[in-house]
Amino acid sequence: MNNLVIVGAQWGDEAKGKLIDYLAQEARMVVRYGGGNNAGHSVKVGDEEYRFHLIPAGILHPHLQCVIAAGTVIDPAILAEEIAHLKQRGVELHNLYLSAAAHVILPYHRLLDELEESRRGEAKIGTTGRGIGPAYADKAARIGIRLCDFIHPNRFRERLADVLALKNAILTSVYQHPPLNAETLFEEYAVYAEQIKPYVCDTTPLIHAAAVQGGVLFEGAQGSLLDIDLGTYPYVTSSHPIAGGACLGTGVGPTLIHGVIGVAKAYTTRVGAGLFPTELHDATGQYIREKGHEYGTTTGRPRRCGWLDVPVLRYSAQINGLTCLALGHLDVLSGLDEVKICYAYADGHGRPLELPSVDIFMENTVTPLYETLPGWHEDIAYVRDVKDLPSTVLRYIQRVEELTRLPIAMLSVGPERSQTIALK
Ligand code: 2SA
Ligand code: MG
Repeated sequence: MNNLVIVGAQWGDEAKGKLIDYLAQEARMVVRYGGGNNAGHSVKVGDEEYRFHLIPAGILHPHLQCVIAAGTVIDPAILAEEIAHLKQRGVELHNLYLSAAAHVILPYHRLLDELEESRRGEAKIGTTGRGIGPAYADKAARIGIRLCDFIHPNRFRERLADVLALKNAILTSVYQHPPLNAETLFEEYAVYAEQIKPYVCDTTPLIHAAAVQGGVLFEGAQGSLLDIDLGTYPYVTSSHPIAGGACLGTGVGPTLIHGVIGVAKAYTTRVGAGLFPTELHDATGQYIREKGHEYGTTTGRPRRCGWLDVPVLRYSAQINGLTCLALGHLDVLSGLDEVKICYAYADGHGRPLELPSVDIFMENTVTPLYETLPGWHEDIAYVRDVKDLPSTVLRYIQRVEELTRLPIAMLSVGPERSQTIALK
């Protein structure tokens, strides 16, 4: 099997976890390469539902190695909880590996995330409040604490004292917030350090050895349009959800990656603030939100919903080098008389634009141009073969392929492992 990157082609929550779980049956290893517990994956296997924020969804397959690589940020409290929860439910964890080079999220990161959002007021980003931005900022400023420091009590205590002196100065003078106590924090977190220590190792040689043999799935978190460099800045996350992030975050070179699958919903959602040209503020938007259970898996926030945005998918195809699309949530659109696809944006002068640009991300001045297609009323959640899909659904899929100029390799008609239809 090839080494594949699975990326979110939109703004996140495209059900990458479900696709990973489906592909994992044939794979050797699943690697999370970026982000932290701002992500949320739910996987349904029969009647059992599992929710993960950090641990790769592949953990449900005992034959797989599951790696949380160097490009991620790890909240030890959340990770310890996920480990305990999975153990309780009888899931084996002997094949879980955490990169010693990954950075840890500590309480001051969460606190600063919240304080910074309040300071922004109206202009807030709508972060998940999990401390992601501040943890990546510390990494870039070279004052972060990595797992290799964290699991050694003396090193952790020393690093913490140093960093907390700086953080407390900021907390008290900039935000008028009382300082945090280094010793209390150390005592609490040393317990988590003990719990996660058995899983910490140098993951680079491990991933490399697997990639040379093939069958590695690089699991993206969030979506391409949330990339810190190429997304809708500043309304982005602080990592690299795009395919290139798989190389940066794991130490695997691009020549070892054989394909990139972009996961997209048959419509568009976004959680948090920022550009969203096809957003629906009407009953149809509400219909999609309710039918698709479009509420954040991490924060429970209602997701903004809208029609499929093809310029976004074309952009995603470019910045990720997508080889194909996996199109999901098609069942959610059942019950609408007509469905729309945004095939281009109109600029201020009415000229059509095939692709978004930095200016569009900044100014948010475009109007979506729509093509209207007949909808479908059939419940397609039970369909397992493409031949059994109504012609209206097939037409929709064909239009998406034509407009994005990408082949659709997989369809999804529901959250369960079995509700996946392979096409090519
Ligand atoms: P952050 O917390 O610093 O990463 O937030 C910055 C922006 O990135 C967005 N973001 C997400 N967007 C969609 N899904 C995400 N995961 C959760 C989910 C979100 C939730 O699976 O539903 O539960 O609310 C995710 N994580 C980060 C975020 O909304 C900001 O726009
Ligand atoms: Mg999610």
